[in-house]
Amino acid sequence: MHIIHNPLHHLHAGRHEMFRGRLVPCHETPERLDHVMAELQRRPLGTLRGPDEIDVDLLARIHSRRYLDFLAGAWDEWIALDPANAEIDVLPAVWPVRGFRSDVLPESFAARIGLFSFDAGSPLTAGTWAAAKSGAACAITAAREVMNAAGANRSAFALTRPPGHHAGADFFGGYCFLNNSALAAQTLLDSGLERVAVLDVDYHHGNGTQSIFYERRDVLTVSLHGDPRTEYPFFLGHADERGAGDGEGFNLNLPLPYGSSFATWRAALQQAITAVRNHGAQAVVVALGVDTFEGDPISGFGLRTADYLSLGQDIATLDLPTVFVFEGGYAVAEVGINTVNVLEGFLG
Ligand code: OKP
Ligand code: ZN
Repeated sequence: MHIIHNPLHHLHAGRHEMFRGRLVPCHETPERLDHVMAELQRRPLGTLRGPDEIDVDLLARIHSRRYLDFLAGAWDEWIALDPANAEIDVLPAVWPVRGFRSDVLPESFAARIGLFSFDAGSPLTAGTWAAAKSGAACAITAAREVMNAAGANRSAFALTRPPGHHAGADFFGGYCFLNNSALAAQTLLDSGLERVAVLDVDYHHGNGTQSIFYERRDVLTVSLHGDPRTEYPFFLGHADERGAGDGEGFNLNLPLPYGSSFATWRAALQQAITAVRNHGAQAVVVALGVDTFEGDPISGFGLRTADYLSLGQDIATLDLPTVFVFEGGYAVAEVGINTVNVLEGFLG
């Protein structure tokens, strides 16, 4: 397996996220990825390297130009407002909800960061753009590696943070800024495939990925997640969202109740795998969050460490070129072992 890690991920280290009226320490920390790296040193599964240089034009295959321009310049704008801001993470506090306009780009920085986001839980810092761009390059590089490889090497792991699956074409949120899994899927298509699938096994619904591909039939999006009636991101991820227009029938949501066990979860995974097969996918991108773990501090499923081996084995039954993209997982001490278990189970 090719493992592409993000050497710049430490540059994104948010201090605080808004939670119940207070700023609390971020769950999405650099240590998460360090633990996966350490576990890969204990159990090597393949060659490790950094990403290729990529052009911003590739990001524009998925994200809008005005969003990319905003992200690239956001920190400088923030500092320009007041040099003392260098010590403070940026969080939005005003959003254009129903009835407001999003076609007119406001001049105000506070307004623009609201236009391009959906929560106050995703701090933007001095290094966010550099880290996210390098992370996107990991996903694109991983997809290219899979296309160039043969046999057992037809799999890759983009080991990167910040995560990506909540980020839409023109918004950030849920700790995500650039949609790494969507960029990987687009790269597979741009390299010559006609049909691919994104299989999102993170605890949270992949709302960004769903919305990016919602009206397209070349990318089947499938997500298993905590029921949005009670779980983040709340406003998308219901079972009746099946795609629209050309994409009708090409989105599958499998919401599961808070507290679901691995047996319940695994039955849903079988449904997801059948859907990927029926789509005739020529490759699959797995949005690999391990916040389904029983010990995860912000999630509510009951998967145990050994279950992640089975999860990887189940995905291997697809027998497809596979790009794993690292997403959530906040039980820091176990995130490495659980993630590498998936990859080990997959490799068999
Ligand atoms: C990102 B990924 C917890 C509030 C929830 C957002 C969760 C984002 C999860 N205090 N904050 O899907 O793992
Ligand atoms: Zn998650």
